[in-house]
Amino acid sequence: MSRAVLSIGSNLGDRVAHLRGVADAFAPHLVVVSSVYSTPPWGGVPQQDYLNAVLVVDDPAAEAWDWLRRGQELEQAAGRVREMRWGARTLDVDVIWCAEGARVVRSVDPTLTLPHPQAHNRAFVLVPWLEVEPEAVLETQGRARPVRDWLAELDAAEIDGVRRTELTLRAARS
Ligand code: A4P
Ligand code: MG
Repeated sequence: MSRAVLSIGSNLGDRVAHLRGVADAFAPHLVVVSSVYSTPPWGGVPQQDYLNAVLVVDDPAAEAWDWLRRGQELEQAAGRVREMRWGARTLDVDVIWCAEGARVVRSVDPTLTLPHPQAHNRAFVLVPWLEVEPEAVLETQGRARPVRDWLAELDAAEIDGVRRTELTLRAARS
């Protein structure tokens, strides 16, 4: 039994179609999906703007590793080529946070690090996450803090750059 927060992003090809593909694939497990945001590239590699969103998913049959594996299968299906760290991509699916039952999963394995070690530094993750889970708490760097407090520490210019669009992925499971 696990519940996960996934960050999805695309800045190559039909960006919104790539994100919709993820929402469709996870439809049976979708709890809630954020708006779609237009975001400047984070990480210093010059490239075009991204579309980003956050999904909350749950599946009684899944463990944390299953979300990583399922996300990577979707990246491959979207024709993702791994060229450069933090470089342009058709689709990126990152597991930001996961709980198995009542236990928040913590992992320092480089293949699946949880919570995601960069999440608290990224307005493109925190803004959509807050939209769907305003009371969310993220424990990272040895500190458990509300997501809104992590966000408040980021540059105002970075936060301002994260713009909500009118694009939608799909309605939450009823
Ligand atoms: N990995 C470890 N932990 C995780 C996790 N929690 N979720 C491993 C997903 N993957 C995790 O990732 C490299 C390795 O990280 C994988 O083998 C996986 O097992 P990758 O996707 O192959 O490579 P990457 O994405 O180029 O590197 P990295 O460091 O994962 O980059 P990120 O963190 O995915 O960042 N700017 C904007 N505005 N929006 C974006 O979506 N995305 C990135 C990519 C950079 N800048 C961006 C955006
Ligand atoms: Mg990634």
